[in-house]
Amino acid sequence: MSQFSLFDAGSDHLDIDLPDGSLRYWPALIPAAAADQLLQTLLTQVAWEQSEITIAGQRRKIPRLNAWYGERGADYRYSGRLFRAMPWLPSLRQLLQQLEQVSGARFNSALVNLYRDGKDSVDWHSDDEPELGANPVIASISLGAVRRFQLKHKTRRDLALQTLQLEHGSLLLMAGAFQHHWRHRLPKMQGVSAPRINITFRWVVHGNQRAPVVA
Ligand SMILES: O=C(O)CCC(=O)C(=O)O
Ligand SMILES: [Mn+2]
Repeated sequence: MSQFSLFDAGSDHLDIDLPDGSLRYWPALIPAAAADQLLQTLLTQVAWEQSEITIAGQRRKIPRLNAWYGERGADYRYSGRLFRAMPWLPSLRQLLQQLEQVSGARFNSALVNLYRDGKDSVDWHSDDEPELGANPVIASISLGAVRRFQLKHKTRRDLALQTLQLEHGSLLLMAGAFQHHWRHRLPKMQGVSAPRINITFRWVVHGNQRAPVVA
């Protein structure tokens, strides 16, 4: 893959002002043509599978396809299932290197989700598995169909449900205590027939590693 920058160096970001965590959003980090190409590359190259998870003792297929990539040993466990990291695809490695520069954070793995159309979704959850450590920095790249990403505070009923539209080529950086205090979801959306890919870059603590200290 070529080494030129995927990102628009002058791309604007905005800080989303919410209590109990930090959220920063770049609506157009990856210019449209590069984002189109990355979407096509990932649609064809990712080893997509429809995982089964166990909820309340029942096996269920999740309503999306996914795959887990990362450095060797950066494995991830959720809902009773172990995801072993597959070696980085060149396109994901390039994205990783450039994201580390933009965000000032480090990542060793990524969950890649494919929402085939508006019937696919992810339900309310926080990315708070123990292997992500305390206060994880999570970099979320969106490609394809624009979908609603919703946020709900875990305890403060006075805070309204928040809805962001995650654009093609956007980056949402979630950090600080965000995963402790907020849940997020991607609801089903009628009338959406195009696919969307979301990639969340994460740092999984494994072996003797510690979570990186971010200034
Ligand atoms: O698709 C998204 O924007 C969010 C995905 C997500 O929250 C997750 O995979 O943990
Ligand atoms: Mn999540």
